[in-house]
Amino acid sequence: MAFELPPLPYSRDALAPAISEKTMGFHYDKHHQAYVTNLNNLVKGKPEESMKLEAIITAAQGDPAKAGLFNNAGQVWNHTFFWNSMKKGGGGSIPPELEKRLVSDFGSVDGFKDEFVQAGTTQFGSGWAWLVEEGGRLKTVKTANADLPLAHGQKALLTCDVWEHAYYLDYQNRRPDFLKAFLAELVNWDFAAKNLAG
Ligand code: MN3
Repeated sequence: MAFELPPLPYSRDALAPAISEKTMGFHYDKHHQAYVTNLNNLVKGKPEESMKLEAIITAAQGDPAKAGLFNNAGQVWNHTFFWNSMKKGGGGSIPPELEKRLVSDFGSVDGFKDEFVQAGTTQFGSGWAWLVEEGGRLKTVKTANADLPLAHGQKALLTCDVWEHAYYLDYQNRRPDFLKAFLAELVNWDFAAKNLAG
């Protein structure tokens, strides 16, 4: 059973102008699809072919011989999680339980936002900014390339892709502006709250 590109939870123009239809077209139809295609080529005829994505990731983690498998499976997972971390008309009010936790662990919602932008901005080269839960506390983390919280025993709540392909057409080198637009106009707090509760 081959892996499939999961449907986008909204249309390609739904996040404009914060993320343009052109960026979504390249990012989802070309980049995300390529990771799915690469993964299917790598697992063909192997035990991984019938494994769940998360199981492939955790089994391949730290094994140099399975770096391609880890990278492509991770990127399939990360992009699906990223699309769900956003919605049309995102931002806005935060579910009370999540807001309470953000205030408790970051001092304020703005404290969280500052740390998240900082994490994404200081990720050197390609990678991801995350809100995660670890040891009962919320924290921001950054990961390089395809790396992800699942590989570090953390529960992912939200992510923003900071590979250049995620923002260069719309923001060029202004990665912090992309991260700020993500938080102000796109972030799907209900998705984060659901992940926290799950
Ligand atoms: Mn990407």
